[in-house]
Amino acid sequence: MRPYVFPDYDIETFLANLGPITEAYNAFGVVIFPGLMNSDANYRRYISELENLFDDLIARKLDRRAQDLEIGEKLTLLASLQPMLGKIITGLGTQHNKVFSFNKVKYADYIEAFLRSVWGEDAFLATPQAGDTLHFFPPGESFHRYNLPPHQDYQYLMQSPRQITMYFGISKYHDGVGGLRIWEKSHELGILPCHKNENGSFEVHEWESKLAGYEVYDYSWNKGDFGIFDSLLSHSSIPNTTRTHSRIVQIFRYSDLNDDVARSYDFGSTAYPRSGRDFVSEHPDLFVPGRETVSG
Ligand SMILES: O=C(O)CCC(=O)C(=O)O
Ligand SMILES: [Fe+2]
Repeated sequence: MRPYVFPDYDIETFLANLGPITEAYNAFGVVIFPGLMNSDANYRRYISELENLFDDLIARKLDRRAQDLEIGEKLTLLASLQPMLGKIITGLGTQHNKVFSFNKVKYADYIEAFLRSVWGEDAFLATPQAGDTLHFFPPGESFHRYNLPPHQDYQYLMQSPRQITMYFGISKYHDGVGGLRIWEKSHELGILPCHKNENGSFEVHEWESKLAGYEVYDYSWNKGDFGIFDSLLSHSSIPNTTRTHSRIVQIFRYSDLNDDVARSYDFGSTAYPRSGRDFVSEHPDLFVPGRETVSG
């Protein structure tokens, strides 16, 4: 077990040990708390709301029952029948997370206590526009393009390089389901040059040599696992190689705006196109065209 992995923690022990946790975080760029989230009622509510979303979608659009399945298995079923439907759920957890229960986790007092322990009481806490991601990794090679090469999160998000990623396991662990490969202590390299790979994903340029001196650690997430890492820590996806199991994770990012690089571009965030809904097309019967839409 690595010195930055803290097993058997709950919110109370997390708060009681913020000093040593912050020390480990600063030294390694990462801290991990297996199962901690199972002690957070808002996290548990989020899981159960996601489960209900899956059940409802599977019943409504596919006329199948999925109530008795574990949440990862619900995704496996959905992805095998109609993969595009998954976007309805990931859309609710991504850019930004729209679910009340998980925003209570995102802005919980113990999360803020950690951020201020790392950045100091005067930190100007913010959250980048594309900072929330609900990631689905179902089985099947067609999903492998969603796996990320060795990267730093900052390049994807901007707003401030003083930035922290929080990573939450949502589905149950199975051998081969994949996870995260991290390069311990690599945050000390600062913002690294990068290029875009064949999938358009940012990749640390010449990472084989850049990261050669850093120890690699692979972590597979289980339901309730909580990880925190520096946005500049290099990490990559470990693909799901199972044929029947899925991996689901929720990610949040936070910035400290009190940073000269962030000031240099006025704290702007990266924005990615998302599909939206328009009142006029969804409710044509309730929209009375005004003068500006009347054609001559
Ligand atoms: O969970 C993964 O496979 C990697 C996700 C990740 O690093 C990211 O979204 O920035
Ligand atoms: Fe990442």
